[in-house]
Amino acid sequence: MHIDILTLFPQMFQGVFDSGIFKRAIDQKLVSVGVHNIRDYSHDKHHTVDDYPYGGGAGMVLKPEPIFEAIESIKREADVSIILLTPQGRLFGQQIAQELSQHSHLILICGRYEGVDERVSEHLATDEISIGDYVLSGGELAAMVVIDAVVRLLPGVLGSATSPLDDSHVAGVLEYPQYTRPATYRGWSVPEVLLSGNHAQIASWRREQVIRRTLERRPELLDKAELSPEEKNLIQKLRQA
Ligand code: JD8
Repeated sequence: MHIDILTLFPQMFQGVFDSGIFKRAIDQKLVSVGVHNIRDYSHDKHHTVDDYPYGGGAGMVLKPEPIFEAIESIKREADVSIILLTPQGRLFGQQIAQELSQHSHLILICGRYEGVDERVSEHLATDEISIGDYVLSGGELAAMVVIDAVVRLLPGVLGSATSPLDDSHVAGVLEYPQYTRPATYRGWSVPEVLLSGNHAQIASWRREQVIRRTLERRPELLDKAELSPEEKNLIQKLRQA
């Protein structure tokens, strides 16, 4: 997969691409990334990228020309998805991450200020995504969230020991609690069963924790989750208690 980012703040992406699973994926050539400064595609003397909104109002709007020209200068593959990060986009989740991971080329457009001239949405972007109902100052952090969720789904990016299929939002339920050494810390002990070496009992304890926690914290997830008859029974029992 190749990922191109259009932004006025390319430095924001350095930390993301220089560390962790991103760095490994790039080094292994499982993914390649290009970060492009929108300002480099503005041709006037002051490299203007924004202007006043038609009709008046507070703040500035990103001009269409540098964004259209930046994307035209990027060689596009046949199945490219051109994504505008915007509060008006479809709400990002694991299913959209899966969908995007099937493309060989993603271009993400990060706006700033009061947003981007609407013609980018109307005539250039093929998709619009929001990462949630809160106000960010620009599209950069949203783009990082999207590409992090997508890249870890690419074949070979996670070690063979970790499967992305085990993740909470794939299974549709919350994860069980994790503990490591020491067995007792400040008087707080790890649940006995985890020290027992009884793998069947451990598996059954973890399944119960998954159901309890999901029921307690995110009950709406259980409506869509794929559950075994035993798990459905446990939900019944816990709901009555
Ligand atoms: C892009 C500018 C700033 C704040 C006008 C548009 C996504 N889930 C999300 N929340 N916020 C964004 C987002 C915010 C952005 C831009 C994405 C470009 N802003 C805001 C002041 C009022 N806008 C987002 N994805």
